[in-house]
Amino acid sequence: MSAPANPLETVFLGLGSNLEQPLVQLARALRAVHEIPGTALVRVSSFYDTAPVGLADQPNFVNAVAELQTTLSPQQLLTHLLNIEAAQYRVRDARTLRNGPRTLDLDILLFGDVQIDEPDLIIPHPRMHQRAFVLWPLAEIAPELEIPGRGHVLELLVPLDVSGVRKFDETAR
Ligand code: PH2
Ligand code: MG
Ligand code: MG
Repeated sequence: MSAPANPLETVFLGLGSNLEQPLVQLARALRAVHEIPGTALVRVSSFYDTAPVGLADQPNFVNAVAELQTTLSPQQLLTHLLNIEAAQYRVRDARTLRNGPRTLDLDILLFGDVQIDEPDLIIPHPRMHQRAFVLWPLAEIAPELEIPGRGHVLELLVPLDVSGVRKFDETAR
């Protein structure tokens, strides 16, 4: 008998890139996410041009968020995401700067109302509620969203500086 499937869960994923054609990186990553077994890509936000947070001296990022449905476990999904990052030449080594530039970053933001605190995986993402480059695109696709233990996505945006976050097609105006 096959192992019982996990329940279907709604997942919010954060995508980011600031190296090697970030728009292309995100588009490629979304196609790869679409191919993850047991997983459907339900909705994708606009792409946003965002000022770097945490380490100022690096190129702007392109950020987006996506809503998925999956029967994978959080750890199974994480493994697929790390493989996609690696396939797009994400480097993780001793010289890699925390908050530094990367070809692709795929972060599980929320996984249903699951809360996990493991060395390699913390859900909800521990900094998402402080980051306009996450919350602004999230509010676009899920304005009713409640972040467990943190609050409503729109209320969390109120104290944040959103001046560095621009929807991509607006940057030329
Ligand atoms: N990711 C980081 C650090 N800083 N800044 C922006 N604008 N966008 C990101 O995705 C980002 C960041 C670490 O994951
Ligand atoms: Mg990450
Ligand atoms: Mg990240």
